[in-house]
Amino acid sequence: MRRGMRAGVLILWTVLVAVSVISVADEPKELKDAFASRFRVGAAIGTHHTMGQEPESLALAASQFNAATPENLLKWQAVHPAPDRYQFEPADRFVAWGEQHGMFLVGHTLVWHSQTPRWVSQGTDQKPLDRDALLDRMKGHIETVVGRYRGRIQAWDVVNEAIDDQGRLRSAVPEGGSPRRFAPWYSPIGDDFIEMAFEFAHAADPNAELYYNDYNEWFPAKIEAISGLVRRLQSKNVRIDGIGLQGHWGLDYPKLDEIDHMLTEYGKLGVKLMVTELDITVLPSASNGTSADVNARATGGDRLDPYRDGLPDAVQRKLADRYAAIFGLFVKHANTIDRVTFWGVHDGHSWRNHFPVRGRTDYPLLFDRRLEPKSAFSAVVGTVRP
Ligand code: 9MR
Repeated sequence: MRRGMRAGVLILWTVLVAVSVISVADEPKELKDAFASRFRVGAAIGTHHTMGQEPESLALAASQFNAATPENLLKWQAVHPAPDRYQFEPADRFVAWGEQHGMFLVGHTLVWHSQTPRWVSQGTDQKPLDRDALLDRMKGHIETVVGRYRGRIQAWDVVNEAIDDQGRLRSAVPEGGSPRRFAPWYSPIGDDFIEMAFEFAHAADPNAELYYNDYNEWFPAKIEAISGLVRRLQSKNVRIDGIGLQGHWGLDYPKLDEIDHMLTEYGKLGVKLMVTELDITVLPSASNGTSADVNARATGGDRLDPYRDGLPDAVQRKLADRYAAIFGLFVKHANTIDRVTFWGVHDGHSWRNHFPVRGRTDYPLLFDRRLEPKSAFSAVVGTVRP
């Protein structure tokens, strides 16, 4: 009897150990594996990483992610700084690294009102160029950049942030309105600048996937305008494969039902959805708090930078819960979501530390400054644990 009991206890103990070993072994340690049957998981790679600084960040990216976007090095200003000068070395390195690790590579970005040198919209006499000259410039740039990586960069954010928060195309010339809407090289081309960019990109690499990328895409006016844009391109048989939804979000915006609604609405268009620039700030808002508009400015102060010495557990928990809730929605919409890309690899490497207030300490990603997974990492992985 006693011996039987002992044997029973031993069996129970063995089963418990086996179950715990299996469940630890089952818990994915890599984001790309955790979501393999749902969507790709990517990260933005900094130019300094690509050029060899902090090799451990690149190693972490290679182990965790199966998609990569260069954070800055393919922007016009970086890759094509002067009319007859291209600077391809960083991009060449990025592409070679991505290929070495079997990454799905996304080129970011071909046409944007920001980070585009002034010369693009001017002739040698500094006078504004007309439509034909600007289209020539756009075509030459896209042919050269997309053509160089044909078959190697699988997808492009062709046009970035071309619609403002009111749903207006940035090519519209302001009439006493905000000059921020005015992009000097879109207006002379006219409202078909988006369509033309997609046509040029398609001609340069007929197999590349082509996306429209923007922020604040849950705003009702933007849902309407971007859906209209996609339908317009589709009706003209202009290739568009997907919409990139930048996820520069906060602990309490956008609301979960706004994200859910946005994913449902864009999901009706028959194109792929990508969450392209995910990061969640834990810092107090400096201005209106919801904008990723790179033109905003604010000044700092302690109230705006409360976690310089570390993130309190309660806020860490809040971030993890927020990430879990958001990924719960991504999993729900996995049939239309093709990729979720974080805008950076770890907290120390995030534009959020410098915008809209410079030199703050933010904690927006899943890996901390020592490259260790945060509780938000487990929370995210937990959304697909069986
Ligand atoms: O993260 C990028 C930062 O390093 C650059 O200084 C900035 C300006 O080029 O762009 C940041 O990335 C932006 C992205 O390209 C487009 N959406 C908004 C992102 C954050 O500003």
